[in-house]
Amino acid sequence: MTDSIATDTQDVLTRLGIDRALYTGGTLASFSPVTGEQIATLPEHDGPAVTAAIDRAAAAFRIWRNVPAPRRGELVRVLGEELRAAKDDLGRLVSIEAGKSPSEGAGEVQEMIDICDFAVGLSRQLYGLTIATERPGHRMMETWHPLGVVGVISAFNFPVAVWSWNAALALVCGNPVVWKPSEKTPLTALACQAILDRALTRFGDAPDALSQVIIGGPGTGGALVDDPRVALVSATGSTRMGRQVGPRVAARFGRSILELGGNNAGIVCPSADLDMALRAIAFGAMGTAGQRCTTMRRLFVHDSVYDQLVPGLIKAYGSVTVGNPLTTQALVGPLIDRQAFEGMRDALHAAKAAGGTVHGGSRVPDAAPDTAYYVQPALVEMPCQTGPVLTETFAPILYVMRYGDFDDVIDQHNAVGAGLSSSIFTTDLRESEIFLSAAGSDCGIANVNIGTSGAEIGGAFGGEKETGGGRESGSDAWKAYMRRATNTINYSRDLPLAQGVVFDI
Ligand code: UN1
Repeated sequence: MTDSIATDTQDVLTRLGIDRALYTGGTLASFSPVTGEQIATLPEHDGPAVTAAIDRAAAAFRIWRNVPAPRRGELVRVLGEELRAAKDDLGRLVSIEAGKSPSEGAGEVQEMIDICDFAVGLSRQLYGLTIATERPGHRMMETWHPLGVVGVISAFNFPVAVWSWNAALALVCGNPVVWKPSEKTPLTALACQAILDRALTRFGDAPDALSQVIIGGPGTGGALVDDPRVALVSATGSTRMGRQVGPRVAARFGRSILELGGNNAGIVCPSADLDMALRAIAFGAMGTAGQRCTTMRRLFVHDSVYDQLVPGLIKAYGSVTVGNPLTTQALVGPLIDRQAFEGMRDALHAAKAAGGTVHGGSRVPDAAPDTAYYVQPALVEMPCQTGPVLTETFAPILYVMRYGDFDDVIDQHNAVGAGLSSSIFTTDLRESEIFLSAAGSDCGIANVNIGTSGAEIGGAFGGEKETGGGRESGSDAWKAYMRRATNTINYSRDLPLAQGVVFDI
């Protein structure tokens, strides 16, 4: 077993074309959560190395910003082709390093391909407005310009897709990218860089250092966060991390996109299609071993359908397959590490102490050696929304609560710190529309009759309150990667002043 993962990793890294010097003989150890074994040791970037990377990125910016946007889109088009060619290997590496099932590993790479397609189209659509001016013989318009160096800080759970949302948009918008991946998943970052390097070679005349990876822990990330030449910091991770990054970037008047914790809920109403709800909840709450920021963590079920839905859900929790994502077809893979396991265990203790009834949640001992952490997902019936229900635990725990009154459940739904994703299961038009209205869900994502996770790239992705307020990926999220200039042009022979001001000299 031990040999096979190390060998498998080595084979995949070689096929992906990654220089061995980047993952051997360094100080950052990388582990596979599949068995817990060490699979690489990477050289790290200290503060001066980060500064040097930003120097190079700043130089690249001066060239790339002048390349026409559709030509920049051509680079991202080629990147999409290279990702298609590398899909199996990169998906496998995601499974090795993040523990995802093969289908979810491949799905993550598909998400990268999708955002590349989106960004290619976008490269011809970076539109500004023409605005009516109050002055005769004048024209007013807005122009979108490249912003500058974009710093990306990403988390272990979507080790490649989140980078691609940022990189694909940043590149077509005219910006170089410096990426600090999670120290738990550095190999997938090296793989993305190698794939992008191939695209850059095919593209031909891009400046050096358009995209760079910096490896390391909080010190490495901090050097990126504090450098005033990094115009935008896009950071994905815990709310705790965001509380550090946000104010530091703001203190130097930098821009940030924060995509932080979620405590996402579903509401099952009396008219819901319960079969569909059960399947959606199962994927939303147990998929990716509960390690998506969009994972469903709370469920409110109406009294009238509770006894029809919840026993079936408990059964699904008991029968879901948990196991090695590389050698089995299990739907649920490992937790990322021991700390995640301990977090889950502590939350379940706290839930019990608060009157919860726990179904599942124990370690699956046969799945792997002691150094890996596989757990049966936990469904916890709670008497009310209290204790650990109010915060995000990054593990497969679903807290289930009864409700009777619709207005009250909306209030409860919104009564947590995070505001990322949400869903309602109903066939009642009024309930559905209220949930989506100003008086409904307060989240950045609100769904009807689908789960909270698995968003497509076409929409803007992100959430409110402690989720940080940032938006990435589709819709007009690109605007955060550009600066807007308002231009007023006088083509008359007079100089009328706005607001009728007179200043004759
Ligand atoms: C994340 O967990 O940080 O909507 C991103 C989803 C995925 C992205 C999740 N498309 O679940």
